[in-house]
Amino acid sequence: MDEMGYDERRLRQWTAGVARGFSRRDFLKLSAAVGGVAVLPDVAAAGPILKPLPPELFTVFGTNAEMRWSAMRDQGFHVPIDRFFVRNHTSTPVIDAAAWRLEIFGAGLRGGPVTLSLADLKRFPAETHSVAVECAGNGRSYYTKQQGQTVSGTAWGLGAVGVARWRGVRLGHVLRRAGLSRHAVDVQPEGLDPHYVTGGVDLGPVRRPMPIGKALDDVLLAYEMNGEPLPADHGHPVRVVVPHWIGISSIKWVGRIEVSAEPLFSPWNTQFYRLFGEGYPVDGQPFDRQVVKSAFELDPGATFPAGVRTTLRGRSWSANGSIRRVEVSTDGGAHWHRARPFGPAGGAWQRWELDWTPAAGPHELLARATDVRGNTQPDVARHNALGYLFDAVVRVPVSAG
Ligand SMILES: Nc1nc2c(c(=O)[nH]1)N[C@H]1C(S)=C(S)[C@@H](COP(=O)(O)O)O[C@H]1N2
Ligand SMILES: [Mo]
Repeated sequence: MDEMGYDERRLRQWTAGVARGFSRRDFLKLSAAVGGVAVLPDVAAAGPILKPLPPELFTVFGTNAEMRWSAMRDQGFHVPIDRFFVRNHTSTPVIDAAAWRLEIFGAGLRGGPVTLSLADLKRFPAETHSVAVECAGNGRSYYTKQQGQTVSGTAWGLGAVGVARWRGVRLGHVLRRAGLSRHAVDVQPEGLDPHYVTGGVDLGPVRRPMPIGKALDDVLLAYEMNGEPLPADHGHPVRVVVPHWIGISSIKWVGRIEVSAEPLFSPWNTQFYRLFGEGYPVDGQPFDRQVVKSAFELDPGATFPAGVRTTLRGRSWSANGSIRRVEVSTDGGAHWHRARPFGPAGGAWQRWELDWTPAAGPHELLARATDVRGNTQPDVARHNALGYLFDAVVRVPVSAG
C-alpha cells in the first residue's frame, strides 16, 4: 500500500477542513494556548505505571518510563516485560478481562456494531510475531544534547523502544468477520484509559486512525506479550500492535474500533505526530513509520577497566526492513569498524558486537546502521518542533580507568 500517498492525502483533506472531530480551528486555538507549537504535557500523576520501576532498569519521566539500555546487556533477543518501556498519556487502567468487550462499529461496516469478548477473539487463529514498539519521540533529547535545538515532549534517551513476542489475532480477520464493506477507508482503535486532557482541552480517548490497507495487512490484536497474558501497563487485556509504525499506532487497552467510510482525524494525527520544522517540505508533514536507529547496551558515562579487552554490544533497527550493516567508532567518529552481527537476521532488530581494548581516559562511542533499502543514520537529524524521528548517530561518552 502507498503509505506516503495516504499521509499526503490526509494532509490535503485536513487543510481543506474535511477533518471530522477535530477542526483546523481547534488546532490553531490549541496551538495558541500552548505558545505556538503543540506541547506534550509533563503530567506527574501519582503511580501512572503499575509495574515496579527500579532505577537500574528505568528512567522515569512523569507518566512514562524509559528502559535503560544497560538493562539489555546479557538479555536475549526480546526485551523482558520487567524492563520494557512504558509510554502512558495518563495512567494504566485496571481492566477485568472477563468483563472486557471490544466494540467494532462505523459506516465502513456492512451492518451494525459487533461486540466481541476475549473468548470470542481467542477463537480466531492465533499468530505470534516479534515486533518492535517504539515511541516516535525516542531519542528526542539528542536534538538538544547533540544538536543544541529546542524540542518539546518527553526527553527520552534511546530507551523508548522494545521488541517483544506478541501473540494475538489478525485485526484483518476480525474486521472481515465484523462485515467490512467495500467503502471502508480508515480504522481507528480507541483506548480505555482516561481521556487525555492538555492545554485545558479534553482530547478524548487516545486514538489514531490508520488506513484500511494497513489494518488488513499485518496488524495484530495482541493478548499475550513474551508468552504471558498482556501485562496491565502494556494494554491488558488486548492491545493493537502495528509493525513498523510509530508507537502511538499500537493502541493499548483497546475498547472500540471505528471503521469509517470517510477519512478520520484525531489529535494524534493532526496536532501530534506531525513534523513542524523548516527542513520539511510541508510544515506539519504527517508520518507513520519509524526510521533507522542504533543503541549500545550500556548507559552514557559507563566505565571500563583500561587496557582490558571488552565486548561492546548493541542493537540496530529500521522500519524499512532488515539491517544490512553496522559500523562502530570508539574514537568519536575518526575511525569506523564493521560490527559483527549475531543472532537472528532479518528480525525486528539486529544484534551486533565489537571487541575493544580501551586506553585510560575518556572515549566517545558511535554506532551507525544501514538498512536493506540503503538508509544510513545521518550525522545530524532533521529538526522538528516536537522532536520526532531522531535518527542521527548518537555519541555516547564513556571512560576507561
Ligand atoms: N490507550 C493508549 N494506547 C497507547 C498509549 C496511551 O497512552 N494510551 N501510548 C502510545 C504510545 S505514544 C506508545 S509509544 C506506545 C507505548 O507502548 P508501551 O507502553 O507498551 O511500551 O503505546 C501507545 N498506545
Ligand atoms: Mo509514543
